Amino acid sequence: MIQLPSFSAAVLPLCIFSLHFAAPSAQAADNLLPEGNMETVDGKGLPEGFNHPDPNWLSGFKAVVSVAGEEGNNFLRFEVPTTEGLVASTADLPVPEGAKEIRVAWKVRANVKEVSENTDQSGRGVCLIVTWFSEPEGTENRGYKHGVIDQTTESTDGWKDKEVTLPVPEGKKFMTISIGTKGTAATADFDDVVIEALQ
Ligand SMILES: [Ca+2]
Repeated sequence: MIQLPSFSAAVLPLCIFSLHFAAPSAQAADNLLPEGNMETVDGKGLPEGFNHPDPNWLSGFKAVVSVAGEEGNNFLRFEVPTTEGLVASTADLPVPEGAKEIRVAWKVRANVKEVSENTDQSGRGVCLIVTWFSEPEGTENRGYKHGVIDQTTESTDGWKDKEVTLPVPEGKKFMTISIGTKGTAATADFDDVVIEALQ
């Protein structure tokens, strides 16, 4: 048997040191979506900071978007029984002047029941979609990286931390972040969405 060096003795103090000094800087950075913790709700009882799907439109899919809570913590929940279409809440954000990259971090918990077998439907899953725009009302986004950035196609074992860093395409001043399900029947929970500009 090979005797491994003691993890706790050698590494743990280092971890504590790193966490101690990493946490304050992470909190100090500006979250472009301060409501991303899903704790503040609008007049419809859904998290502020997002555009949520119209309930009448959702009813066609028998889908429900709501705020759910556990142990004093709220999160955004998608209950989608069909593999057709995209059910997502979106946040429209200006890209800060001079930002080279955008970092997006979030928590997701997925109970995936079925993923569409339609191969024409790219980027299926419980997903994050990012679309870049030059103008706030613009629809021009061709030729630039956009679409499904992250997808979860299998159930997760509890909450999972996710993080991506995206280069800002030249000339793009606005972005839309979409979270939800695409071509996937699932219960999908999202929380702690943090969006930061990196200079
Ligand atoms: Ca929360």
